[in-house]
Amino acid sequence: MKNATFKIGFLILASVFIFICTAQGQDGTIVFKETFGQSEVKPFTGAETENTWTVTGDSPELRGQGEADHTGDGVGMETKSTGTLTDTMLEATVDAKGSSGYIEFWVLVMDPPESGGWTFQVDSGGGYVTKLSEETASQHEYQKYHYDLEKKDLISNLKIRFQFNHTPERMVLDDIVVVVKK
Ligand SMILES: [Ca+2]
Repeated sequence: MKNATFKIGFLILASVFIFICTAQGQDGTIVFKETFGQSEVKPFTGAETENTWTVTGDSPELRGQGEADHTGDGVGMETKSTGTLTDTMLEATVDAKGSSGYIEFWVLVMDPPESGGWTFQVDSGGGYVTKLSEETASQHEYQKYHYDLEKKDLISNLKIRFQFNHTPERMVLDDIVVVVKK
């Protein structure tokens, strides 16, 4: 009986812990969400998605195939690249005004690139600064990347940018969210 009581107590504590962790993870409002759609668009020009993107280069392609986001090997924005970061870029503007917030996105690297990778940058008014990157990428399944917005990033016209310079193999960006606590 004691053992059963202990087990029930443990389960309740574990549930409370999981609930608190989940609540903290979702703290705020989703102010920007990009799943890169459900269809194939080659090349991606920036207008076929939930948000408007400024696209540099003609290699970004949409590979939404009706599968769940960040699964499989081609359900997001797929790109080859040239080896030069400024040749292949995606930019968008986010209303990130609030007291705190974060951005998360998923990246898959299909095959070992000979060189290069990607960067994630933000511009809160003083020019783009790299916040996350995998500049010498290795092959990997979808991985989630997380950046906590700094105080100066919490503005109504925060610019975000992804750059790609992996070559010659492909990588995929998918499921971007920006969550802000107002
Ligand atoms: Ca997707």
